[in-house]
Amino acid sequence: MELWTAATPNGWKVSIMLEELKEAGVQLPKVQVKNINLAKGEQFSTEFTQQNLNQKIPVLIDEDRSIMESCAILHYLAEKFPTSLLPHTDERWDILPWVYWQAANVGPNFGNKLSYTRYLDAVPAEQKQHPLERFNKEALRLSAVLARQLGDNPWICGSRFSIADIAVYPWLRGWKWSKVDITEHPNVLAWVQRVRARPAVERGIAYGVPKDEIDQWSEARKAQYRSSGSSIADNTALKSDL
Ligand SMILES: N[C@@H](CCC(=O)N[C@@H](CS)C(=O)NCC(=O)O)C(=O)O
Repeated sequence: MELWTAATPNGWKVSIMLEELKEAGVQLPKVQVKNINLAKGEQFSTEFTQQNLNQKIPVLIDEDRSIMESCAILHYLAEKFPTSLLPHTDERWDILPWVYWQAANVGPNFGNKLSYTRYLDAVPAEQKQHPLERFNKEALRLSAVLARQLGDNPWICGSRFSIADIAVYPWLRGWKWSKVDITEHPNVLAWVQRVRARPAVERGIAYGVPKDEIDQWSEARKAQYRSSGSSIADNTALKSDL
């Protein structure tokens, strides 16, 4: 298998999944990880577009099949390598809606809030005010939904750590960077810590990030993320014909 990815929340979902599968005792085939330089626009290359017409990481290539969309990849890997991360019984219907919820809500809103907070310096402040308020409000609402779903449970779907936790965690862990204040939900903060404490999560986040910078980024790394995020957000290549 090949994983075409980058050190971003959507990329980390898949690297965490691979490490959680290994932790669960799955003998994975060799996975070749190819780092895609998003700031340089490698996602727009012909080679990349042949694997994913949507021109975004992550992509999983398994023999002659290319799979786009991080949550579809989680689902694919969970079905191909059965573990408790996604039961094969009807119980999976407690989990899959939260995976879809992440893809349709958490990723887009936290992602847009992050872009307007950190990466769109070229946009005048008065033009950023409305989207910042809108995406922040929705990210806060989603955090409240998550808090309610978690309740006193350790994981999003009760007592079982699942692909729902893997899908949601990479966006929530960056709440300080995206300036979405989740501090009024102590159970969400505790869940972030709980997920982070898993050895496989530590290994999964370390794809593309030095171990000592997983949680505390150096000023150089923040500058690198800002400049790479700005190039992606600016994204003139998006205007090109496919
Ligand atoms: N819904 C997609 C989103 C993928 C996505 O937005 N990936 C970002 C990195 S986190 C990307 O490739 N950005 C490059 C670009 O927009 O040009 C998924 O979950 O896979």
